[in-house]
Amino acid sequence: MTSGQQRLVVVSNRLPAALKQENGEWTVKAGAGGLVTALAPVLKNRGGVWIGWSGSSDPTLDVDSLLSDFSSKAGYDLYTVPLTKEEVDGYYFGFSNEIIWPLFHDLQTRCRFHPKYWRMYLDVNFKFAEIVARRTTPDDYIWIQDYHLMHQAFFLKSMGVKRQIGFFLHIPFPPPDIFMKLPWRWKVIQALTEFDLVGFQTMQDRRNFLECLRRLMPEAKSEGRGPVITVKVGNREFRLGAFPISIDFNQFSEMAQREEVGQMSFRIKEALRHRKIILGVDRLDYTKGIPERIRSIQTLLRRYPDLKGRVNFVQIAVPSREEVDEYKELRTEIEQLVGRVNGEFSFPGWVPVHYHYKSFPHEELVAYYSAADIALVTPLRDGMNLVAKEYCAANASGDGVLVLSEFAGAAAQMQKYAYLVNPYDMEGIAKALHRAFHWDKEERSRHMTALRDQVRTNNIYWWVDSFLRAGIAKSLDDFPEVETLKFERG
Ligand code: GDG
Repeated sequence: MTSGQQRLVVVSNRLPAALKQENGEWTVKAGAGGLVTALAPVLKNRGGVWIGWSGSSDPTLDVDSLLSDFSSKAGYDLYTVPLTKEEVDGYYFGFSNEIIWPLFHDLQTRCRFHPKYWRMYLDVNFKFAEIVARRTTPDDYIWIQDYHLMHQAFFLKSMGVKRQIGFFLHIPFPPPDIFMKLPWRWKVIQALTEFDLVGFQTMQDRRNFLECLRRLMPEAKSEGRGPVITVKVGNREFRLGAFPISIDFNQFSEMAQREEVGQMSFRIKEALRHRKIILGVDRLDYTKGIPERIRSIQTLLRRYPDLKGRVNFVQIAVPSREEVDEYKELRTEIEQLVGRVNGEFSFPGWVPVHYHYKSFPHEELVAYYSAADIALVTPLRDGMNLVAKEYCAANASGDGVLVLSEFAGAAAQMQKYAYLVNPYDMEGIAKALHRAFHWDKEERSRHMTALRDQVRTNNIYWWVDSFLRAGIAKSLDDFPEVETLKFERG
């Protein structure tokens, strides 16, 4: 780290490294998500810290020494927050995933508002805050990630610890009629006002937050225009911003153009006899609208029999939260639906739906993106949805079609050139797919070129940059040694 620079401290539920047991030995693997890709070089060059849970609740495991090797290679420090199984059950599976996740995705009937989840969420947030306080100094900038940790600023302040602290919410923020159902609504809103900057994915999320804030704290006043505004509550002032997250465009685009990925993509097309490919890629989660999507493929084949034998729907569902009953039931529902649709339409030499329940290596995922003629991205609600952006970046042919849910955060940026659909409207999706199937190449290229330009310009580095500019009035350009962070500006 260059002396005098402000350190960046990222705090998230999970560390950017996953502990894995292979042949009885524990190993540490780097996380591959966009957030890690974007933040790792910044942390390395500015000198940084990442604080989070390691993913293991085994008290006999020496997590710190396992992480120290990873930490010295990565070039930034990792500090783990040890959590017991009971804490993980209450704070992560309970409060985060059975209350905030469904509620903030407008699926309130799936919420289980157990008071014990709330208590455990507070206890674990306090534990995180203690470690943040111990591992940081007043000169650091602390960046908290996501809904698991909404009480960080609140607890740090209650301990008398002064820090510059920003928060980014990766999921949607609901409108008041939904948010008000949360039994601890006032405490959550109040805790969020303790941050110096609160970032959302879209302007709509920011508007929703502001409306909830005004209902619960009528004295709140907002000032300013544009993506970042100032809010005053009593004698406290903080900022709210919209920062749509993105991907490393070049990484996806370059990978799609690699020879071996091109060959992989060709083999996928060949195996499907060069029929048109419609692709869905999601974590297996009830917010992603997978059953509704399979039903819309059924509607497509019923309404437009000319497409029988000419199209394949490929659904990649990445295992997620597998220990939770609701996710097990969803998996069964999806598998039954796939069976039903294939049973209804297959004929010798053609099976309409190809379903994969696994995580593909990155190159293979990009090969699927590149092979697909149409990406069908239809979450019932989504903070952003990176798959929509990754598909465009990896669409080497430049003439794919993006069919996108109007309830994905990504729709705010991509609506002009994507085909927007209502994920609950099976007939509407079938109609959109039929039209996309018959679109001429020139039209498809025009739309895809515009989408690619959008994602190239507003990429993940642009996202980090915008947040840091708002948070500490510094940009990535203030750190010229960050070579990997050269990016195009819109
Ligand atoms: C949350 C918010 C927001 C998928 N299949 C494979 C694979 N993936 C990767 C994709 C993509 C990621 O998973 C999924 O990202 P999404 O953004 O679509 O969704 P969430 O996981 O729900 O993420 C969301 C995001 O946070 C960021 O703020 O956009 O709204 O819900 O990156 O590539 N990766 C590999 N193999 C697969 O088979 N390697």
